[in-house]
Amino acid sequence: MLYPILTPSRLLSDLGGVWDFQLDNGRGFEEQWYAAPLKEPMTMPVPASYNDLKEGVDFRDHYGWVFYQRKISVPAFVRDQRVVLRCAAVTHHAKIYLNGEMVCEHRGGFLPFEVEFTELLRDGEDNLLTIAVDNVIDYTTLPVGGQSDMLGGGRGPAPKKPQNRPNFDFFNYCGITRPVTLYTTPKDYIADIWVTPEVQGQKARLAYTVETVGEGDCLVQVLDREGNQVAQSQGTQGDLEIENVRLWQPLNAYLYDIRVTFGQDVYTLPYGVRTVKVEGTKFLINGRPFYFKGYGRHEDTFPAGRGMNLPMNTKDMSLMKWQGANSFRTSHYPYSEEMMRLCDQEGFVVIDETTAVGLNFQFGGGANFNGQKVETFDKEHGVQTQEHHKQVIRDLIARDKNHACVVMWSIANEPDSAAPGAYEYFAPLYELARQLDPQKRPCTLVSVSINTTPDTDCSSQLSDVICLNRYYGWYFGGPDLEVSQQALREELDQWRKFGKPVIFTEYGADTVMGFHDTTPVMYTEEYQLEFYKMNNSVFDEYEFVIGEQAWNFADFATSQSMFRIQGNKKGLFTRDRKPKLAAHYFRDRWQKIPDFDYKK
Ligand code: GCB
Repeated sequence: MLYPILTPSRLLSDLGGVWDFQLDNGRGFEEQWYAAPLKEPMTMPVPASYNDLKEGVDFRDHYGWVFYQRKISVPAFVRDQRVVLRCAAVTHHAKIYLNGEMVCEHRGGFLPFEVEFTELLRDGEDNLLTIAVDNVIDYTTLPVGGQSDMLGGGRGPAPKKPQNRPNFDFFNYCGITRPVTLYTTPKDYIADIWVTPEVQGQKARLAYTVETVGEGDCLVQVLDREGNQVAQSQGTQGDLEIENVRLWQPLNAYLYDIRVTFGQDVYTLPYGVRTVKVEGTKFLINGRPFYFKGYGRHEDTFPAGRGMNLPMNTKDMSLMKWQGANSFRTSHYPYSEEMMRLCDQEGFVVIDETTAVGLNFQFGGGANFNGQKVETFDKEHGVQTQEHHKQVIRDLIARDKNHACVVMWSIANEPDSAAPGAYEYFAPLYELARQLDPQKRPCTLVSVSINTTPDTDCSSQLSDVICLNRYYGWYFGGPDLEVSQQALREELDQWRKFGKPVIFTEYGADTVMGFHDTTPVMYTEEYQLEFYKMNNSVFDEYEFVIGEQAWNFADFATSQSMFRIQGNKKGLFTRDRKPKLAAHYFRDRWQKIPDFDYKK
């Protein structure tokens, strides 16, 4: 799927702004709120999560549907064009109504979808656009919701009203969180573009396919940054040969423009040429062993929630570079297209994750499913997500396949990967990702250590790279860092035999900014520092550990729990991006660790 842009043939209109908004009271659909102006609207910005924008727990924790509404019209001069409405992310389930008719429905809160409006718009008058949004999560959705709280552990009386019970550790922010746009194309148009690089010495060959609708001649040109043409080809499929190619390198990005002309339609794709390959225990980018330094992150800011926040994306990129980091994982859902484009531009390396988080009935000892002893992948009583999971993988690869920054797909975060049925659940998903990705990037699954061992975890068989979330010195062994260190070594000794690279995709300790002590006790900045020094010293002993991604880049909001102090405090930075002690330690460490050839 193409990112919407303004081109010589395409007009783009951002529908961002303040919309009318109303929480459903249970009768919204029955009373057809989508068919007429909302009766008691409040103001709501788009894009943003709505939760933190008005006061009161009932608002913040609203369960179910909300309605967003505004009027739209398009100028007469585009009425001979295709007009498309595009929503970049609506969390988690959307129904789109135009003039009272439902025109589109979409499940999944973190990937774009489109609906063609050409024939549906009324000329010469305003059209009523309503987007109904549902935030309910359960065992059929991704991310997964439980029946009682994962961190609260199902204690105490049952709630009076239905509530969302995230089976994951981040606040269930929702709403229209990314841009809504209207764009036009000619009637015969470019629907999609696939480009796969191959590099030999100074030469690159880009194999491309252009998906088109209608009639027209297709011309594909590659332009360098100065706008000089360096390659061209005719037809909707072919090869583009670039002499003296400038590669896209981590932290040293170079983007060409691939300009496609099809009949009247023109589209320009920024494109970085680089290769990715796993060889033995090495992860090669452009043929050289790369070392991942960075973080698991969240799209989480105040008060936008998970709403796209361009200034914060830019600030975060600057902070990550200040620290000497080179990569992050889009834990635990695909990030905004704007962030992905920024990573392409800045040379930041990304592990791109689906929305599959919470596929684990063992969290909280199974308490999140009311202590029921149900197997996570039990066909009848377990999660019912596999088909939707496939759709998410299709949509994710459709959206992100051309990004140079994406070097690996993460199929899921911390599923119950040693449970009966886990292999059968995941094997087809890996197969699908491998088949769909034109670049055949490595695939992984981010593994948790509840009831799993290297021998029983299905990721040992399925993943190209072993990704481990481990909390030696926090959930396991904390505060005894000596015992934790030993246990960490023992685990790594077991992974060696698989001969695959290992990345620590999470490790961290909750730390409240400003808590200090001469003895490094848990929650102090000193403890976080000691925790990381211990873990990193072990990583340095193992040549097959090829990356360290701290959990988390910054503090972030979660559901309320006695285990969370106004959110998860494992950030190296606070939520407003002030560095903790450990942030300076990592800066010092990462500036000394080269991006390539760190481990021999
Ligand atoms: C994990 C999860 C992450 C949590 C983190 C924690 O393993 O993947 O979503 O936030 O642990 O802090 O407990």
